[in-house]
Amino acid sequence: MNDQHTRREVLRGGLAAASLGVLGVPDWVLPALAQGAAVVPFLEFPENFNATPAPDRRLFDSRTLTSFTTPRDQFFTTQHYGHPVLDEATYKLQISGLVTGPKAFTLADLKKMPKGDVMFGFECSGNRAPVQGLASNGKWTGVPLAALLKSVGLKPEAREIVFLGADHGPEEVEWRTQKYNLDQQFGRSMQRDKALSAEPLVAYAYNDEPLTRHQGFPVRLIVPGWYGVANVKWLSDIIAQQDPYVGKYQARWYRTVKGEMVNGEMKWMESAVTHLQLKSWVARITKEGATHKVTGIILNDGTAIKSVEVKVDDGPWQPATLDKQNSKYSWKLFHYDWNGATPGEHTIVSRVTDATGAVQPTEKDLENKKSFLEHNAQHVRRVMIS
Ligand SMILES: Nc1nc2c(c(=O)[nH]1)N[C@H]1C(S)=C(S)[C@@H](COP(=O)(O)O)O[C@H]1N2
Ligand SMILES: [Mo]
Repeated sequence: MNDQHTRREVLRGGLAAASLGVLGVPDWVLPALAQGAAVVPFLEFPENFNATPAPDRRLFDSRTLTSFTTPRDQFFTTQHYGHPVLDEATYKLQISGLVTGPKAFTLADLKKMPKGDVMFGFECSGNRAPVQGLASNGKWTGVPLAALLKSVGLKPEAREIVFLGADHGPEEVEWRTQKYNLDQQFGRSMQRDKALSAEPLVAYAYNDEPLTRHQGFPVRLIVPGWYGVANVKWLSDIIAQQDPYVGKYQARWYRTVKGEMVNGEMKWMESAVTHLQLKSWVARITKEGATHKVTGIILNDGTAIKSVEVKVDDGPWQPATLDKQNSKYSWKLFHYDWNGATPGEHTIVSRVTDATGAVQPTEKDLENKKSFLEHNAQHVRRVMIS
């Protein structure tokens, strides 16, 4: 690993972001790198993590974090069938199934309806140490899903709402001893109550600009408080049905396999990936004079945060400060001034506690979680102080 190289890359990233600020990003909160300041290298961070960036996959390098909302061209991106290109002129969102009046909405139709917005930070459920690059935050604008569903008249027996993206691919679908090769669209679902709740949006704008192709242009579902996978991009169909939807990306890929104590007995349970688990990590450290400024990211499902703490080496947990711009469904930033850091290698870790008393688990606490999704363990960073 080459620290010099790392540092230059990080500096360049920081400066690029800084110039965006000058161009008028209004929510500039964190100072760009001051003269003489330096970004502290994370020793466990693989330097080649972005060496061969795929055109349809982008990680957000949190060491360059300098703004509360992620600029649209830095928002992380990932998906299963690549990025389809949709034409705004012919785009339609079709709503059908158990509704009294099935309808197709153009983008112009959607933009004419009353709109809502939400500051929402989310991560892919596969986001984890050491890079933690599958997370971003920003403002989403669109039509409340509940209003859209009401406008087509959901029938009382419609208990499950299915969302399909325009992206599709060949899937080998197994049923008992049979295998079928079928072309399927990306599909997810939600229960009626969740779909009719106040928060979900059928979004057409990010940070007051149209969605990028990566983000699901022209329209995506936004489900504040839930993992990335719920936020169906290139949204083309909404289907109301009676029974649970068990498509590949709903029932098979996005599930967590873990041992849980039930009535005093360990049982191996499998559950769907839905709301964000309580999580935090140290995202960026800069040396400014004698102080090391630590900035971290918290993600959760919108439950109020009680506290976040930072621990250096084997020292005591120290309280960190929550950023003033944090809101219910945004990512929450925190700040900690590390004074008296001595040259050499150290560890630094953060831990968040919410208002219900839930504490971010340690790696040890998660030892009965077999699959790697929803990995919200405390992340011990190794840093080099010069
Ligand atoms: N249509 C469609 N929507 C999708 C996906 C997909 O493969 N197809 N992937 C999901 C997953 S797993 C994640 S983490 C988020 C990523 O959203 P982003 O690329 O805007 O960051 O999109 C979700 N929405
Ligand atoms: Mo994801």
